[in-house]
Amino acid sequence: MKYFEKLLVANRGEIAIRIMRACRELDIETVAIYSTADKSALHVKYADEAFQVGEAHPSKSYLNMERIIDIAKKSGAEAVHPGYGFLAENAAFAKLCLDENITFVGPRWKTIKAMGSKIGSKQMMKENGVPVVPGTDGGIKDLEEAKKVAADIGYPVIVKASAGGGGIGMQIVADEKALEEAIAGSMRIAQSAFGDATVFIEKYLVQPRHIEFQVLADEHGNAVHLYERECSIQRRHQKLVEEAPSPIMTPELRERMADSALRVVKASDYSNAGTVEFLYSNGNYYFMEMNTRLQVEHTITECITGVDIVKQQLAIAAGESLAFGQDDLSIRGHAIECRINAEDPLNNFAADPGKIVRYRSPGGPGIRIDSGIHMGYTISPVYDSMISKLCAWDSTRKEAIMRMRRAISEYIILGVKTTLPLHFAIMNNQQYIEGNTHTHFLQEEHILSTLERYKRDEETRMQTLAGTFDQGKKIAAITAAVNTYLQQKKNG
Ligand code: MV4
Repeated sequence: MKYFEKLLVANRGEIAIRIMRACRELDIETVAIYSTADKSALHVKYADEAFQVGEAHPSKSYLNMERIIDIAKKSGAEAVHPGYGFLAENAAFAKLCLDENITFVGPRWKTIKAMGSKIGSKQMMKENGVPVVPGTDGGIKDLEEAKKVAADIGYPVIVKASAGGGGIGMQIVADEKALEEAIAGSMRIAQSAFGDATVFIEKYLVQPRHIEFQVLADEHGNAVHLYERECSIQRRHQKLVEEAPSPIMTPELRERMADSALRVVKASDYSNAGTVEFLYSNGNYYFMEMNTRLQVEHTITECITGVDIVKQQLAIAAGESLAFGQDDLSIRGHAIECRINAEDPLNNFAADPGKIVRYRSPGGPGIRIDSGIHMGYTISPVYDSMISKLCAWDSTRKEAIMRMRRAISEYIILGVKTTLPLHFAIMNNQQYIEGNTHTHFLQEEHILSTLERYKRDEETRMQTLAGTFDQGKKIAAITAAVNTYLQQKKNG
């Protein structure tokens, strides 16, 4: 089924390629856009046509709405897929596409706008019977009200920006003495970051889990969920490892959370692919926000359900009805994604852009890699430092972890520091193996100090795994490193 003749991908890197892969399978022609920094990027080579959109800085290129619409028109693209980041959750861009008669592959612009307000979406969900964290109804009006609400729900509380995302403007407040300053600080940050100083208060959940449900909804009122992903292992709101399904899920909890996720879909009259985020703590779950885009970690959901989410997005955008219902779906096995970034985990995750002088990615059964780079490619400091998304799928969680370790041991990336050794350490962490993850996992589990110790003891070995060991015989070195490590684990 060919949903469109030609589609423009308004993005770069691995996600642009991911989308174009779906298009090629559907016989849809693709148009790439690229900045001056991306002239020789893989997504440009992959596309059927490519147009330079502007200078390296995103505001001049991948965020330049008018230019992108011009290119869509000039090339005859009927649809635009925004990927994630950049214009993906920009209601104005979705509206511009509509006004220009170009299909935006995503939800309606009004839905994007409505979900952009944390207060508004939370209120809507509460009215529709979805659990939300206790706190203020709407924005804080004055300090007296804030004090009263905080006293009622009990400290610690958290102050959040309504327009916020990625934790920007969030402040945890331990007691009433600290409340006034936290509110003022949060408002100041929210005003400068989003131009909207509205903040609200919630009960602070200690070490919650981040569990999100993937949903698909067509434009005819049909909706399904594609189960959940556990995304608790993150650092400064950047996810590092995700898995599907969640290790703590039970059939009963899943039924309740999925029911809530589909209520969110209904209440917001949602269409296309989306993600309903929940925090989970002590047996309870709470709606956090809805992401109105294709997410980085959609891959693991594809692994366990067999559904190609991008193809579904295209079908929905073309006005098709969902070809399957909830009863047609089931979970097969377990999938884990490690985000491999060109960052130094031992130097505060500083980005380490530069040339990939050697590259060999893992393969074999149950491995999926989505990447926008190749040997000889130079990672630019202008964009995010993702090298690839490494996914391991197998019948059980335990086997998926073993498979991920095997894949990491095969992976060779030289020329830049990477998060590979960090992932190796996580895959060998006892708490991780037991499924005991939460949003403070990285700090609590001393993963970084473990890495620090390895570094001191085994400089060469870690450099090898980190991809900075600048000489030959890589496979032997890595195999030896892995074996030494596993032996150490065995010996306690
Ligand atoms: C919270 C919370 C604890 N209690 N809300 C962070 C980003 C935003 N999406 C929601 N966030 C949180 N909200 C209450 N009431 C803890 C976090 C949080 C978090 C959430 C998901 C994944 C990682 C996180 C890391 C730190 C804090």
